[in-house]
Amino acid sequence: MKKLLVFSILGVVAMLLIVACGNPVPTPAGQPTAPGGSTAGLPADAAAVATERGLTPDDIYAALRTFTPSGQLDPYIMIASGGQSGQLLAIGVPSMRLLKTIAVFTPEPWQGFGFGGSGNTILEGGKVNDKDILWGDTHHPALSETAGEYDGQFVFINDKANARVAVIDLRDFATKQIIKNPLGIVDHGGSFVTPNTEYVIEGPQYAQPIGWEYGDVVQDYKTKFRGYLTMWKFDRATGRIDPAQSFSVELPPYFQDLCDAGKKVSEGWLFCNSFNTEMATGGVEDGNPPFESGTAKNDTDYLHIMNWKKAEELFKAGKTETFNGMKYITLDTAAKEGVLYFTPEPKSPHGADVTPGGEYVVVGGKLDPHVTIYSFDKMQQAIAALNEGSATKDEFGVPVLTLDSTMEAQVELGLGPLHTVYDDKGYAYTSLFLDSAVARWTLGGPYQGLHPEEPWTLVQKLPVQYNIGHIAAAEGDTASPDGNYVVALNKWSIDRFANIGPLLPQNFQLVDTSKTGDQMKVLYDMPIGNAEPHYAQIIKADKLKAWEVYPLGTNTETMLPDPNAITSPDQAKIVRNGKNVEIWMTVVRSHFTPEHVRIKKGDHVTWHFSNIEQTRDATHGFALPGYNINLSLEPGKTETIEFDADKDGTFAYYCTEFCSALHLEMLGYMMVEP
Ligand code: K7E
Ligand code: CUA
Repeated sequence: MKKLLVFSILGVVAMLLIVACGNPVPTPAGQPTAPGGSTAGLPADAAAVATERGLTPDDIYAALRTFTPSGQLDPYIMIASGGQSGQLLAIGVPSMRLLKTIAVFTPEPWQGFGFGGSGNTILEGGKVNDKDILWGDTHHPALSETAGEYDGQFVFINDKANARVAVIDLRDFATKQIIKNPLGIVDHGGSFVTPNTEYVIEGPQYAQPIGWEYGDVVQDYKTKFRGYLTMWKFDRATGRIDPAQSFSVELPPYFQDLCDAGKKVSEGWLFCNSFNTEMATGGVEDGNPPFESGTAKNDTDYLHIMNWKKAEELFKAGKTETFNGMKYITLDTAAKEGVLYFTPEPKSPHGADVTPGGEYVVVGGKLDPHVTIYSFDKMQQAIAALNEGSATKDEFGVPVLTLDSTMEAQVELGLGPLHTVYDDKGYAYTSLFLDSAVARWTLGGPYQGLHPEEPWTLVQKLPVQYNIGHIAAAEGDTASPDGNYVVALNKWSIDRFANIGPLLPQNFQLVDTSKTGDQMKVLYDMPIGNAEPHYAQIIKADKLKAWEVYPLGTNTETMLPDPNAITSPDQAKIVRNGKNVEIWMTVVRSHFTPEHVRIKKGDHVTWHFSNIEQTRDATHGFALPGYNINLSLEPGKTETIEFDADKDGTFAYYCTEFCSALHLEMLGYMMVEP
């Protein structure tokens, strides 16, 4: 522990230095070596380019590893969070080409999400206190899994800012559901899934009274403020979270941070790190320690060890309380019934990452140079020993297992270890925020023998640019990671890109991990110019079976046939019923039918659009000026909008996708009579 403390202090000093300078210390970038000699073996024209551009052999290798000729497809797709953009990003790996921004919590006009169609209904599911919330802070995407492997069907994402979770269907890469957690107003430790996606899990972060009701953070902290972890039941058949089958577990007001589900040997359990067991309540303006130091006083916080199968039993047995329709297991019940255990974790921890076989949980201490590796087997032995006799408990009655009884190893990596991912060679990769590096180190136990080195040792520290947060590995959260690439999700880019003003992009750096030993290399820099993504997952592209077009007449919210679909312009019509006007319109290259819509001010308009194309990429748009309406009508899609014609005038509606040579002619007039 003493050693730990010394390094903790070093860590704090380093962090303070960074805060004081307002700048991380850039690691020297690889200087191009003098051209010439290094181009031996290249065709003459390639050698000339390399010489002219001053490319090193490493640069040439990186180019060859990442360049993807036109028409060739990436073997991996990375689904990255979009941070405070509220969206997700789909990125090809290794080309690092951005393929799509997936609209999730934020209206997005290209996809017509939130501008009149079904996206509006989906966004409404995310209301908070009846208020529209039209952005999110997405942190941790979770691909659906079957038997611990990504199955390519769904991806889930949390919104830290409003404690919401969204479901994205990977048949069309579109959001289908947004659900608000009734217990918490802020989340963080989500989303992640159980190995068969029985549950999508949303963990909390900043403690608050249940249902974010009024409370005083100083006076009521220990009595009213709590954390809640929610097990959202996922129904694969409907592709929706079922709130009625979902439940939560009440947690102490420690700041639970990031979680991971056990798998294989540890299936049925989950693990969350935490960082405010001090229960600091801030108030720097009143002379109290600010949160940043108040939460970092203790040498250790608590790794939360949770038996979710046991919690599920208690939920099914009705041993729950209810708040705002959400059933939850009280902290007292969780502590007494063997749902929740703690074990110490050093110091200001971040992340809890389960190894591919589920044997170990790795926790990085932000202010400690080590990662701590816990053994699930040892946890179970310690729990069994507890049941026989005296147990140390925290002040909420939760049993605390000693660090000695649960720890397998500690590996010293450097400053600011945060998150850890795995490969197929028995290596773990940990992001070092303060060092701006990716640390490759060896796992022991069943992973010994997959690599040539000693177990639990640092193999290489690769500088990245700069201040890496999360790290993602190819198939990295599965029971069988791939190991070709990891991506460093860097918070700062500083000097990597052209100066485009004080707000800089983040830098995703592709790292080659295909060779053993100290052979990791940075291959590619990808600027993320729209927000701060936190986590990403990388799936093999051939696992994704996205539709090329929608079957004719598909309602894309339900993914079922739409009762208002029509299949030919002959069926297009306008029907008036009192003040209600209903329009059935077809959309095809290069005309809308009808092209004239005559209505009266004060009418209520219901307008159905059917794109009757089945040609791939034959997407049309529908822009209605002055009414904040814009749709994306992909082939086969049927979409409905409703609005009150409260402004009279003449409105030219038109197609926003350049769909054909006569695209500009694809228009019509809505005439609203005063
Ligand atoms: Cu997973 Cu940024 Cu939410 Cu670490 S967090 S970096
Ligand atoms: Cu349809 Cu342009």
